[in-house]
Amino acid sequence: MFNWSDPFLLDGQLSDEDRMIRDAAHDYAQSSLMPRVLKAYAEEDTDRAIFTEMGERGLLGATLPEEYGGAGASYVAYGLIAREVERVDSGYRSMMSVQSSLVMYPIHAYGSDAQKQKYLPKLASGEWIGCFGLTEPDAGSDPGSMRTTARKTDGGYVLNGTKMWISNSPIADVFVVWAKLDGVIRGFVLDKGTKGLSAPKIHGKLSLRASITGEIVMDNVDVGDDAILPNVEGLKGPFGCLNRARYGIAWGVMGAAEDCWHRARQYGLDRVQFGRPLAQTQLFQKKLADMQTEITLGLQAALRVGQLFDAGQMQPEMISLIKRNNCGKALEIARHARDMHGGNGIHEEFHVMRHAQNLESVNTYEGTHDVHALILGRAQTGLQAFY
Ligand code: TGC
Ligand code: FAD
Repeated sequence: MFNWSDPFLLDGQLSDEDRMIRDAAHDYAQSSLMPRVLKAYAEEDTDRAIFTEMGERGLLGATLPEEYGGAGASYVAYGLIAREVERVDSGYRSMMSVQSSLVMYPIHAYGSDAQKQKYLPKLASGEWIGCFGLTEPDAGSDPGSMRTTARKTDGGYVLNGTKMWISNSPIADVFVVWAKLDGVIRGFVLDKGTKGLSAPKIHGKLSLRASITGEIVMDNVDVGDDAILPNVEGLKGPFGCLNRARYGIAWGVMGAAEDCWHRARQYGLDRVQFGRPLAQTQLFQKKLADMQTEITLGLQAALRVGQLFDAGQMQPEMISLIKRNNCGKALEIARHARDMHGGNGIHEEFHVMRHAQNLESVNTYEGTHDVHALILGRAQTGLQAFY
């Protein structure tokens, strides 16, 4: 029998372990995140406890080895976690994916043994919250033009600069920041409370309101030699992290899109106008068919890239393709779902407008829709069109 909600039987393509992790993430997201999301979004309130709850369930740094508090899970499983968390809210997925891919991953991949031992277990448990500072007020799509500097001193470094639009920063304990040392981009791990380091909150966001965002201000931040990530230099450092986070986003946005699709379908079945359910009109069914098609293709593509990731065959352009496609499609689906709910669509209780607002950010961060087009354009023409 045709399964309308899983047309290509994605579920059957997963391993037992991946399915188990997916189910645990689903149960947590629906039982603990869903009941608090409306208040969190309305009041722009990020609950710190979410990190420890996720940590207890093995959802932070899931792909890292158990030795450092990870779950040794596959990249497919990591994607499935993102999908379940973002089915509730993109902001909650943001909190999880920054911690996992942008903070724990670089410490594990580029850090010293001492850094791994100091930071990873507490980040995996959620006791410590991390953030990732790459973007600056004048360096967004073009992070290579960053102005933040690190200067070598006797026994350490002094950092100066400002990072902008940083997820988790106002509540972070651990700051992974990227700065130019003698013109070369290097990563540093800074601790909350270090003199000269502050992280003011950005107020007035109309998107991702359940996830706190701030700046990172470094005013002569004096750190020891042990603060530098010793095993990477150049832009490939932050991009190595972004590959993982962008991959998770490609799965995550499909979760948000599925929530919009299922809600629009149910609304169309329940709502009667002109003597019949809205779902019995041709236009409504066409929109549902478009949603089903894009989500089915997007999930299948994400699964394929996850399998290639797990097989050691991932190439960054594959991730640009699915990040760009799935974000763009999810945003379009959320906007249609909002429209299909009529006036009710603007109310928080129907959830679709919150998803649409969130997806505006997700389509922009971690490389905008157009920047990923330029990455793919360069890969197929060999011509650089950024500048
Ligand atoms: P380009 O010349 O292309 O590359 C410079 C060096 O980096 C290497 N590289 C990569 N390495 C690994 N993975 C990738 N995906 C890589 N892309 C590039 C490259 O091989 C080279 O290495 P080397 O050794 O030869 O030096 O650099 P470019 O300056 O021309 O870059 C252009 C562009 C557009 C591709 C890039 O800058 C870009 O992707 N811009 C988008 C910026 C971005 O994604 N920012 C994200 C900030 S973090 C964030 O948004 C978190 S939100 C999280 C949340 O809340 O969920
Ligand atoms: P710009 O780069 O100024 O781009 C503006 C527009 O110009 C876009 O449409 C873009 O596609 C287009 N454009 C840019 N260059 C070109 C070109 N060469 N050709 C054609 N068009 C172009 N960053 C972090 O480091 N850490 C975080 O945790 C983080 N979290 C974020 C959370 C939120 C809620 C948001 C909104 C952003 C976050 N970011 C974070 C920053 C995010 O990565 C940047 O906003 C994003 O990379 C785009 O940079 P920008 O905002 O400076 O836009």
